[in-house]
Amino acid sequence: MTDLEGELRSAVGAAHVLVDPDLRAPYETDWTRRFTGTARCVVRPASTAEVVAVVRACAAAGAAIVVQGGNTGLVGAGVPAGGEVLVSLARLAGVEPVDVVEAQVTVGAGVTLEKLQTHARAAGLDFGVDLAARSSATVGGMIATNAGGIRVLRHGSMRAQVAGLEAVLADGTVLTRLGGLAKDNTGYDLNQLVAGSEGTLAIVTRARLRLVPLLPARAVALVAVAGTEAALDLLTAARVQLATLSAAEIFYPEGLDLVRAYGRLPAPFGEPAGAYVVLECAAGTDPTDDILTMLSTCPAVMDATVASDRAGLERLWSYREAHTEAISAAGVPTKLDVCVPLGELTALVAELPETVARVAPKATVITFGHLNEGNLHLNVLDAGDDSDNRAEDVTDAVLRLVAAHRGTISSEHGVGRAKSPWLSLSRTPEEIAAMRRIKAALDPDGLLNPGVLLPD
Ligand code: 2HG
Ligand code: ZN
Repeated sequence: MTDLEGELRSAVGAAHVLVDPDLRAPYETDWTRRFTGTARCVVRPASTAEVVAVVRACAAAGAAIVVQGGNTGLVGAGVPAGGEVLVSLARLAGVEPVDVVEAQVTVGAGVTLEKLQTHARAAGLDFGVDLAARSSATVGGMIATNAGGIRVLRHGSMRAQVAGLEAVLADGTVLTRLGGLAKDNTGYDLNQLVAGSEGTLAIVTRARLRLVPLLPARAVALVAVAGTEAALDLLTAARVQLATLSAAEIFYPEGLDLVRAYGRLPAPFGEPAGAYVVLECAAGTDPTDDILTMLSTCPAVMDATVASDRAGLERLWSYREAHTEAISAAGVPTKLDVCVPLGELTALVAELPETVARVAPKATVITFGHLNEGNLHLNVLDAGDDSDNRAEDVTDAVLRLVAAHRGTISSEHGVGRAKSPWLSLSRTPEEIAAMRRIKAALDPDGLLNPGVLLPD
């Protein structure tokens, strides 16, 4: 019997192996409070070499590992199912100087998105992915989940920002490809395989990230429209007329009510509307006139308010960005993060209430998300009102509805533990079998994030 805890202590220092339940607790429950489990211990390595030592010790002891970044994940992939060694990468927080010629930077997996943004902006550049959890979400977790966010429309998801990676395999092998060459056709792209693999193939320790121009002038419009169909008409006009469009988001009256009550925000318009769209343009010079011209010629617009000063931008964005926190303050939601072709979006939104009511009559659904990608976040509150199985029934009913509309069961949050039983709604048996073969080749003993992504 090996003394695993002793080996972990000599790998990272005794202060960074947490066995006391009070010290472990913040790592053991996810942000939504929906997923929780007991870790054997929490280990906090501070370098790639320490990660390697931790992984080797776990591999020798046959101990499973769960990997955690900022613990902002929403599908239960970063908290233990029970008994794993939880490896927190928060201390891998180093940033190298920005390479302004390549427009790239190399950072540690534990660097928060906000720190990365500040670092890039100080060098006159910016990072292409942005999301509301920016102060806690870390680069490693964002790569592992291929995070999306509010600027996918302009710059793509996290995978598109990855120019290089350093990652540790389940046996302690380090894969290093941080060169960041713009063009490199030398075989399998292992970096892109690891990105989006939800910690099941390797532990990301460092990343070489692409940066984008820092656009100093922004304008945001909050637009009232009749409903989903009108929101799509507005999106179509915005895409055609606004070359500087950088975000197009949607929410509905139920979400607005919650957000207003939570943040004590005033009603944005005199009259209520069927749906609300946030459009943002980012450019070198103030894009307000372009937005105003587009809004004045688009018949879908019922009312609109536009801002380009810092306080105004924050105020208008808060109606959209406060959704997650406002929902969390109201209860523990069942979160479903789906994506359908835009042509199916109206029908999906229309069919949702009845689909949920059939299995959970007392539940409410708060719907919001990234309009441009057809990516809706469906947050179901009180789904488990009088039966523990209701949340599962709701998940099953909604994900089947989404699949029937040619959509995916996870758009940007990942599959995690939350949706692995439904993976076959989005991937063919052949694809799942190929994924299992890759997993078996890189992690034959199934030590990395067991139970995540691939159903048991
Ligand atoms: C967002 O777009 C995040 O704000 C969180 O992806 C979504 O809370 C959610 O369901
Ligand atoms: Zn989102």
